[in-house]
Amino acid sequence: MNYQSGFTIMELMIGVVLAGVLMVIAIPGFNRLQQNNCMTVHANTLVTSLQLARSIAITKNAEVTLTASNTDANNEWGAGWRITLNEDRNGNGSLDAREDYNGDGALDTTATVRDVTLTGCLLTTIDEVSSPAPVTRRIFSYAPNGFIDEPGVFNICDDRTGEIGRQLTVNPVGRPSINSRFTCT
Ligand SMILES: [Ca+2]
Ligand SMILES: [Ca+2]
Ligand SMILES: [Ca+2]
Repeated sequence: MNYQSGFTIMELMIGVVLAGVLMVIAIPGFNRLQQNNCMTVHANTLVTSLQLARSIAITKNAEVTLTASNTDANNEWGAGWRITLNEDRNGNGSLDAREDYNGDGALDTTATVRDVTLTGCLLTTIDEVSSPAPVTRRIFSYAPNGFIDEPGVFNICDDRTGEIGRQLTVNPVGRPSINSRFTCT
């Protein structure tokens, strides 16, 4: 008896075609998943930073500021931001006891608390839209009591439209909240 094992050419070709069809179906779904994940990560990172800034302002009794890296009016916050602390807590222009947050012996009005860089999600934008758009707002400052200098709204979207975005609102007492079914346009 002469048994032939393995696959015939025809079987292999059918297999290749089927694999191709599955890829075409699966890739758009995977891309959507990745884009959704990017938006969630970006929104959560911003919330975490705002909460951190507020918490440090209160515990250190100092002014803490977030400054966006981008200058683009429609995507100021999409690449990241820096969180800084004003060491001059009593506002007298000189370094006093317990004011040297970064321990360099000098008075820094913008001592770095944390640098946040957002990478790998090129389609996601974070647009601050508190005033009539398009507006550029790159600074959020927390007073020592944890209140924000001015309430704000961030729209987090990508290249898709509809109820797929996030809207992050910072209320006057500095607390951020997220609407996870924001309609991106
Ligand atoms: Ca001082
Ligand atoms: Ca210092
Ligand atoms: Ca803006």
